[in-house]
Amino acid sequence: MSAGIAAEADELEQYFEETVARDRRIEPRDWMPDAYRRTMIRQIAQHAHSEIIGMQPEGNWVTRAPSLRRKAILLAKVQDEAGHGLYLYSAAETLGADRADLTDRLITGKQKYSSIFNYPSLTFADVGVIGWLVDGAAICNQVPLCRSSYGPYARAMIRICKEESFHQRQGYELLMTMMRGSDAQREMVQDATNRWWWPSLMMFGPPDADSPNTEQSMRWRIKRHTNDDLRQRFVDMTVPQAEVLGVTLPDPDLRWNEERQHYDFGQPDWAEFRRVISGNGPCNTQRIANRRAAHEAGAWVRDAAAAYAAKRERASRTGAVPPALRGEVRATREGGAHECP
Ligand code: FAQ
Repeated sequence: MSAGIAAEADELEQYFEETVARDRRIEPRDWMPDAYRRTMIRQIAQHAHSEIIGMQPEGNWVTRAPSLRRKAILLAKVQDEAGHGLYLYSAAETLGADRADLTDRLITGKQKYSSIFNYPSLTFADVGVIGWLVDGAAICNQVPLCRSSYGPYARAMIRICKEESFHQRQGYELLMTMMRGSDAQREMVQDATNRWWWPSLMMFGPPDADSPNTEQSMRWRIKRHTNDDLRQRFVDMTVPQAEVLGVTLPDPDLRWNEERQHYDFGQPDWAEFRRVISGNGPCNTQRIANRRAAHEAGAWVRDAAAAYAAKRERASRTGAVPPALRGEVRATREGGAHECP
């Protein structure tokens, strides 16, 4: 490397470091270290995959929701999750990632998604508990990501967090309604809480001492808090909500620590966590098989969209407009609406 090029590289790196240190955003066209780009793609892709796979546990209840109102709410929530996945895949594309490649990595098990979505949703109370605990944990983790150093990710997070907040409230409202119902309904809520509590704590990732990525991601201000800090925040936020709801959190070690001004709590089963993230959780196989089947069943839509785009491109280049595109090309030329007749 010539001295001139080396000096320019140093300058770019220094500018990157200063931008991060000043809490300004790194944008897609800015220079960034390769390792920063790789880390961002890894985190954003895993996050996008989580949103897409995360549609399945609740999607499982759309046809069996107990009323039209609950069905409409659930459909809207699952649809929001698809939208979150799409914003996030777009954010990953701004870093040079290829969308088809990311999907391939998901359906071949090469890239992770959140451990939480590998647990089954056994009753309708699970829908409420997913909203309360899973979206609650997602909010705790994601609100600080609105200040993440990569601009497109941070901006996507702002909108996602607004919607997650609505999701969390709908879950809590559903549980409140069930808790005012019959003994059987109250038991369903308690049972779902027992099953989802520990997996929700695992969403924040391994303990800091076993988290290989946290230190560097904190330095780059991708992550703004460590896994353990966020887990503590979530516990502190959730215990009073459980009390109002009237459910017991399944942790005998859970108690207020006056000195620390935080709740003490037990540790999740980290061996189970490792099993789940390495593909051996209760529903990993089924989740990936469903996603792969949906992807394959959608091949004709992608083919049709690509053929249509190619036809349009040809028409605008050659002026030879096939009958099916005449109205659209005319409207485009005249600056009107892009609608087929
Ligand atoms: N599951 O060194 P760290 C949602 C992996 S919310 C699976 O600590 P990092 C909304 C980690 O990737 C859920 N894998 O890693 C919704 C790494 O593996 P790698 C999604 C996990 O990145 C609600 C290794 O372990 N949210 O979808 C998990 O610094 C309801 C070592 O870990 C996000 O993705 C886990 N729980 O910290 C949708 C938030 N934890 O890549 C539907 C953004 C760790 O080296 C319904 N992501 N791993 O092979 C983050 O904040 C971070 O990436 C963490 C992990 C905190 C998840």
